[in-house]
Amino acid sequence: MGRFDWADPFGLDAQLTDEERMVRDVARDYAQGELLPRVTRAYLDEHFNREIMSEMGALGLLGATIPEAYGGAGLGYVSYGLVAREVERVDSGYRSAMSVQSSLVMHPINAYGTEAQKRKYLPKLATGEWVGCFGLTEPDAGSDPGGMRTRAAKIDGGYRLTGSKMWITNSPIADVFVVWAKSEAHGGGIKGFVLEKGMKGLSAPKIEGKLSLRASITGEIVMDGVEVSEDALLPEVQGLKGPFGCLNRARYGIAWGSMGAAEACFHAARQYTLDRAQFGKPLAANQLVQLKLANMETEIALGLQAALRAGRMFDEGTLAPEAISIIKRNNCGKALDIARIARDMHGGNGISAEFHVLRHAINLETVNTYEGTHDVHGLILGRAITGIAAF
Ligand code: TGC
Ligand code: FAD
Repeated sequence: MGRFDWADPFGLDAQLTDEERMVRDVARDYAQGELLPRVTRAYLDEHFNREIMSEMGALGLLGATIPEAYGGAGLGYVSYGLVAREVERVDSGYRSAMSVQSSLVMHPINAYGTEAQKRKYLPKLATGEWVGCFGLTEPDAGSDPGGMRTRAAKIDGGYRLTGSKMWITNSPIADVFVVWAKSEAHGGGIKGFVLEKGMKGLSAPKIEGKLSLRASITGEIVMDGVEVSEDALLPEVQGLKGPFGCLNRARYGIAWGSMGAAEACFHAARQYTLDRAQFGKPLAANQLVQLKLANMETEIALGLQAALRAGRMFDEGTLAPEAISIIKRNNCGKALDIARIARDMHGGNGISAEFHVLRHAINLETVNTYEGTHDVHGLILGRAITGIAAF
């Protein structure tokens, strides 16, 4: 029989390739060495450090799966997941910035764009010289993006875009905006457009006062008759499958990332309850505490194994979107429970920023909601199980 490792019960580490372990270590060293020391201040000040994008770019953490010919790292989806796990071990907001750039901005340009668009945008997005954002959600269209109101009217040589997007990660600092609109010239079908900062009629006001994901910057995208030429159109896709193809990748990454946040909370709760004594013995000597730790370890071990399996299927080309719904929904929900319980196990200290657990819990409220809420992913699975769409 093997030896039991409480931090890695199913030997996840041994299931990785040398390259994947190396990527994981680069991301872990960066996240622990460079992100962790800045996060508490950034969170309290509701501030995103823009230079983080350039730092991640320099390490090859942006667009990890994009071909090297366009500045990406040409890695597989397990590597991408491992990066998300390490970054979110520090803060979900930092993982958000990384996953939007990689899955929601670079992926659509790479998958649906022209050669000229790929050459123009991907290398600068990969280095973090340019920051991108992804506009799908609108004030009146969240879970139901098909209800979007943003329109692209046909004009001579291009399009005029009118509408607004809401809750958009990175938009106030973005140089590149991938937005989705119903296009008159395409029978009212949904098409993607790449807009650039400074275009007339385009603005991206910051949303202030978030209580969650405070180290990430979020804003609106307002398009007040923004005129673009034909080369702003992403020609290779039409319909909701365009944005959903991007969301598949980001949701998959979130399944890994949320487990990173959960691991941070589990490890913190373990150490805290070993170190702190009440009633003459360590908190960790109590059955109630051990049960909570056992539950955390179990959910994390299962969640990581499922994410790894999904990553292998992604690389083989056999992963179905519904399987991504299982891991996005399960891992975010479980991570949120774990973070809340870890907060409780820290007692009064648990509400202090210094101990990180409440920050993770509050962040995970967003992670459980964006990229398809916990319940919407349940409904996607319900439809797959029964053949009946209930939304
Ligand atoms: P439905 O009829 O199901 O599908 C319409 C078309 O899309 C295709 N499709 C997919 N294609 C690829 N991957 C998927 N996962 C797909 N899901 C659907 C489908 O085959 C169909 O294609 P076609 O060719 O027949 O037209 O569409 P519906 O309108 O009934 O959708 C319902 C539902 C619930 C599935 C969907 O609307 C949904 O997933 N809602 C959640 C919305 C969401 O996830 N928004 C995310 C916004 S972005 C974000 O949150 C970024 S946060 C990032 C960060 O900061 O980290
Ligand atoms: P709603 O759709 O109004 O849902 C409200 C509640 O109703 C939820 O509990 C939901 O589960 C439930 N519900 C909805 N429909 C049904 C149904 N049929 N049956 C039962 N229950 C239902 N979007 C982007 O496009 N790009 C981004 O970069 C981005 N970043 C984000 C960053 C942050 C910090 C946040 C908070 C959100 C971000 N979003 C982004 C938006 C996010 O994807 C949406 O908030 C999410 O999809 C939910 O949409 P909604 O907020 O409109 O909620």
